[in-house]
Amino acid sequence: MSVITTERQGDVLVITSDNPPVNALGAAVRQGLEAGIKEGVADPSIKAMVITCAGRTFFAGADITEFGKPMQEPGLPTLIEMIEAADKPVVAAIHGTALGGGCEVALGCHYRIAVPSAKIGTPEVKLGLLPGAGGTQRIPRIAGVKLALEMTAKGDPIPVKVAQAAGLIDRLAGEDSLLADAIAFAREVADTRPLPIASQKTATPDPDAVAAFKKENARRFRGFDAPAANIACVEKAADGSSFAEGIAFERQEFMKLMMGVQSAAQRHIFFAERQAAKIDDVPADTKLRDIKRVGVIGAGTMGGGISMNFLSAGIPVTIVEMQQDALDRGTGVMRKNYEGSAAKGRIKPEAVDQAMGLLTPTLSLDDLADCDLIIEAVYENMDVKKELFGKLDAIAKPGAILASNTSYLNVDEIASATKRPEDVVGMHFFSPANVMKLLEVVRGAKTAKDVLATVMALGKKIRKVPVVSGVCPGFIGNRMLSQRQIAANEMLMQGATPQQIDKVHVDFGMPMGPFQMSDLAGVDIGWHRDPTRIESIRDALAAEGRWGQKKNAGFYDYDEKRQPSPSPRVAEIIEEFRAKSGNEKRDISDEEIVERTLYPMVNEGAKILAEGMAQRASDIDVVWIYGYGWPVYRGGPMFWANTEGLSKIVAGLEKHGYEVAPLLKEKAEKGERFA
Ligand code: 3H9
Repeated sequence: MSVITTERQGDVLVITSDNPPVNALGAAVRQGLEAGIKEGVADPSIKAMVITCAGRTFFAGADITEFGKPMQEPGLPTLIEMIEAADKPVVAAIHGTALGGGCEVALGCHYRIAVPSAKIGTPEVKLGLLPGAGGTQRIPRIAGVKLALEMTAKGDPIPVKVAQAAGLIDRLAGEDSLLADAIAFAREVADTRPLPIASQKTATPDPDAVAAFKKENARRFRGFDAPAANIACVEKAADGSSFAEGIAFERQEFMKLMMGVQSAAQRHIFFAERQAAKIDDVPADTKLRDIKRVGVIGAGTMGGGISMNFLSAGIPVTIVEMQQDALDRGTGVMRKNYEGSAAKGRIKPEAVDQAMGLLTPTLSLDDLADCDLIIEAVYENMDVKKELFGKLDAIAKPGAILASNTSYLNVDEIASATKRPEDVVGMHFFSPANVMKLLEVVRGAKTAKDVLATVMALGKKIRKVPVVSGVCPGFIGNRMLSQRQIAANEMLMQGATPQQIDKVHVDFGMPMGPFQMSDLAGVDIGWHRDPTRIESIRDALAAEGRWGQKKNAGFYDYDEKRQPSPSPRVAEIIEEFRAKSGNEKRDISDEEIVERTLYPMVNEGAKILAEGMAQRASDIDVVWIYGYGWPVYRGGPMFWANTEGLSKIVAGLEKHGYEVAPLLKEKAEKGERFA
């Protein structure tokens, strides 16, 4: 059956797309739409047409899987011009999300009707692109420059109400009567002439809005090519150029982005993120365990943040602490965080009480007996964790999932403290746990498949990006991070400064460098706590109370506003260590910093892959993008290694005396890439 069908409803031709899962505008859809419009135009008994979609959504955009392949006719811009040029009104009937090319199809239609729950937007910028089928030219002509900038350069979809106020939607349909309402609307406008045509409107220039928008978003756009291209196209739509000139400019900018490495990287991550949700040997239809209540042990920063994820998703949480004051402090911080979000308008004011109302604080582990999932977030010590899991084994109901938030301990050993290792799994959240998107799901040797499937699905429900890791020290993320840390410390002892190393990472696109990260996380994290035992620069800092931002001193000095400056004391400490180590002080180039911090991460990634600790190279990329802020326009460490060239990475590693992972070496020799 064709993905596009047409049906006459009296004098209205209904053109329906049925291309699951998201009605992407692939070649067959475009060809079918072209034929449908031709049919409607040619038939004298037809007075108007409706374009609608079956399934969960209106067109969610161009078919991204077709990008980079030869384009089959008609291209989307041609199709949309054809719709716009029809001499009978065409009505777009929108539900779900009209995104990208889908939004552009709708804007090519003469009228748009939508259900109240629909959203419309042009998220191409998140794929390193711009709306390349007239979106950058039609949106400002209908909705003005300001909203067009928001929609194209930021890419977040807007609710129908906002779209309606801006003229992008003409009418609201009943939530359950879209098609009937669209047909009635089409009849109503059947004889209206001239037809409203977006490309014939003019947009008013708004240089103040452009300047303000650029300023407001400078940080967010740092390093990305696509936002500036989106902005330039929107400006072009309003600078007095003809529509044809605007479209030519849009096309040229679109093609530049499409050929570039940033868009390739961002498209890679789009699919990588979705792929990561799949576990090779766990069938997609595995029956999930029902998670109605979650228990969290520990009300510190981590436990509190973890709990918030579930509360925000409407899942009740029982949170356990050992002392009343710690429990009160922890729940107080959670409430304050929610109130902060409400004050910033990120959540509705009533959502604070809604979320906190789902929380049951307690001092007794026994209260976890009715939880379907229990996550432990106590401090990192194997004996403590084993004792706790032993207790949980006695308390938790049969079938409950027992999870550890450990960031590097052996989950199998933790599981061995219970009589039900098949119910034990790692759920490694990243700090701050209510914000960071990554969830490393650590699969123990005995973890049951339905436990994994349940935790992956739950991860998505709480809006995390879950990635499976095998059991190894530090799992995927921290195992690679430690390679970077070792190299960064070595370079301090050879003449590099923390600020130089950090700057290289920030220039690369990371949110911060290794030493800024230490200061933020706490220099004392994992410290042995003996101020007389000074074996490393870190020990020396920790012994002097330079624990990072929280003490206004770490690898940097901080002023009252937490602005960092280079620390003379740290320079002294580094110098002492360097002198003791016998290293010559030398100039270390930025290039060497890249080669010695980032290449070893790729090397470790290759080992992780070869050992089967990650299912696929793209999973490693997802870990680094969502857990550590690796710049998405570089596609994650493994994708980036491909773009650098694996032979170059191997040569760099060898130059600096690293033992190259066999898998990396083999791939480089064969001229292969990480898939
Ligand atoms: C564009 O339009 C360019 C034009 O301006 C110019 C052209 C000249 N293509 O996300 P989900 C797959 S660029 C192909 O899990 P949800 C996805 O991979 C496009 N495939 O569902 C997944 O496959 P699988 C602009 C696509 O309900 C499955 O569909 N549009 C596409 O959580 C389900 O996806 C966008 O950027 C696509 N366009 O979310 C919108 N979209 O099952 C991208 C999805 O094998 N899409 N797939 O893993 C989305 O944001 C979300 O998919 C959506 C649904 C919100 C629609």
